[in-house]
Amino acid sequence: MGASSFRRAASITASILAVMAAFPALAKDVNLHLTAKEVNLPIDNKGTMQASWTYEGQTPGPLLRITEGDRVNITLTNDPNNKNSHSIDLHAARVDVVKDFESIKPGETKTFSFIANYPGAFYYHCGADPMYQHIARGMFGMILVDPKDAKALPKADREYVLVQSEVYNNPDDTHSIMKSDWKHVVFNGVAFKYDPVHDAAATKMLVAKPGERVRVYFVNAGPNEFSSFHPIAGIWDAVYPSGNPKNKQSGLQSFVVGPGDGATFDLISPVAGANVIVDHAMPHAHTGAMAVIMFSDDADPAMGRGENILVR
Ligand SMILES: [Cu+2]
Repeated sequence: MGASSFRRAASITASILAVMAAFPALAKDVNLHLTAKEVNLPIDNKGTMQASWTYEGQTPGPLLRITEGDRVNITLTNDPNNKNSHSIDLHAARVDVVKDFESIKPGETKTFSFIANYPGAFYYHCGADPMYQHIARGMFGMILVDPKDAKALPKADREYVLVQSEVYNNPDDTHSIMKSDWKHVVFNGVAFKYDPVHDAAATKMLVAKPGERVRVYFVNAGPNEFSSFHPIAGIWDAVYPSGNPKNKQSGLQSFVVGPGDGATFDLISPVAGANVIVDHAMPHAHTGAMAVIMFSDDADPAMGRGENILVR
């Protein structure tokens, strides 16, 4: 290639790069597929089992993570081995409740689409009748819509997902759910799942290093109880109601998240030691809604990253 044609090619390349830089990244099409599965799952660290209705056999269901502006094509399959109709209602979507959120019978599949215009930590759940029973049985999860501007939030060193819910003595008895006659209030499906201090059977904790910015994405699945979300021995550096960067609040001790709502919380510990993330309503905390976060210089670098954001 001669010098002049090289200069011409370089100039064309520079022009293309300049045009690309003038526009934000193109929104993606994201195809998500969830299967409703009726399975038995543990509700405490001893392994007490309960008949559960789930997405993908897990409570909470898979963390769905997309970026603001993405077009989401979501497909729900109701496993043919199930006995009940199921649906999916995503709080990140603006669609037609009748057409898109309708329930489907075992063996059926349906797809609908939406554009995720608002960033945040959003709830998704089954809305099949009676909805409160499907939620009480464990049929919910989080859809996280990251802001398209990567600088909209300060960079987090670690991220964790906590989904609060109630576990019922007898979820077959719909009246007991309507009376909120629950046995445990839990994070991520299991009482005291990350709290070996209050339950010797617990094997897991959340971890980080002192000084790290830890971002907790939180959704309260309910179906009934409000959460007064508090880090014992810490202060929320920032709270973003619904997880939207425009909603920033600073220096909060507790923040109330109602059933069907979510928020994003940043926590920084200046010292080594433990905080306990709780729902500060005592009957909720002391039946299972406590999670230890241990701050130490030798914190496992794999925790709060990659596959360990929603710690199973
Ligand atoms: Cu359902």
